[in-house]
Amino acid sequence: MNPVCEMLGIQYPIFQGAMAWIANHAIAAAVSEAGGLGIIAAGNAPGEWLREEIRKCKQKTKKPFGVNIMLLSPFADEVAQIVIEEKVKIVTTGAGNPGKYMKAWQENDIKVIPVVPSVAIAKRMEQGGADAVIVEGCEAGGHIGELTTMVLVPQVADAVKIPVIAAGGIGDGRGFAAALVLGADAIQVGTRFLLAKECEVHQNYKDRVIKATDIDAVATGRSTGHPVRTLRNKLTREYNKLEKQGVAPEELEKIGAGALRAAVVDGDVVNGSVMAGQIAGMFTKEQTTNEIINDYLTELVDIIENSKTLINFKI
Ligand code: TUI
Repeated sequence: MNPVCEMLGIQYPIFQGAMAWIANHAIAAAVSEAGGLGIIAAGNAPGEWLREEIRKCKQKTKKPFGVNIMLLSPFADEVAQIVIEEKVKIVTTGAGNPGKYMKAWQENDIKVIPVVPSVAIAKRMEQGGADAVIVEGCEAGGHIGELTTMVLVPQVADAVKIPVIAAGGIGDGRGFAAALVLGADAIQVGTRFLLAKECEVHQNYKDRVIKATDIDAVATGRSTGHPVRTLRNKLTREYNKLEKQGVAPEELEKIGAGALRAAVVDGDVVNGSVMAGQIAGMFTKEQTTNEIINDYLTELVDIIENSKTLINFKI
């Protein structure tokens, strides 16, 4: 039995990535209903917003779902408490070390699954009591680390005993199969779920993702120490110009503030922050969540059943 499915009580080892401002109860419930793990992204939202989303998700599905806590949020302490009060059973974390919340979560039987960008941080999380780790390569959208999924997944899989969930650049059954071969037990998918019919991101955002080519998802802000991957637009061009001119990191970070909301809620894909991963170029259409999950599964099975044909040379 798959260790991630067994630990979490889900049917398929597919997580829906926590996308700030985007991943609300609607997409999370749809993914959980389809047999994966839906995840509500607390992002930078206040606690009461999260409480409502958790309650709405429970009305839509009886299956397990998770909440992601973005540790740079000013509301991180508050939302860390609300997941306990609302009896959420699975928490993922991003953009930091969840150490100070671990004890309280464990006492409340919450499975804790941090996102990690390196082997050292993965080991630290395992020692700190994490139940699994999400290993996210820099192909992913949003706030990213340095290493790719290809190099990070096998190194973390060798370094820890807890289950590994691979994330970043996994857009279809080929990516799913590759992640399993690299040593992952499950995958997390963000960008493709932007195009789920149940995903409530602005239509302009979906259209921009559909239009994206392979080279459109660029990382800005490497000089600030907090690189973020978004689709090329006026915002990324202006940001790069200012970065080259040597504008101070604090000034640069201000430009990003509010830009994600502008893209997600108002549909401003010109001046807003259209976070998406490098696999965005592969997607051509919206689909239902069920169709997306079925595609991953049927493609995976097809690849594994025909895997002998991969060796078409003499050894
Ligand atoms: O968190 C993400 N991706 C995100 S968060 C986000 S919203 C945002 N808002 C304001 C500022 C920045 C972003 C959009 N996309 N992915 C998970 C992730 N976690 N990537 C990298 C990390 C990470 C980095 C350092 C995890 C842990 C860490 O250090 C832990 C330690 O021990 O210091």
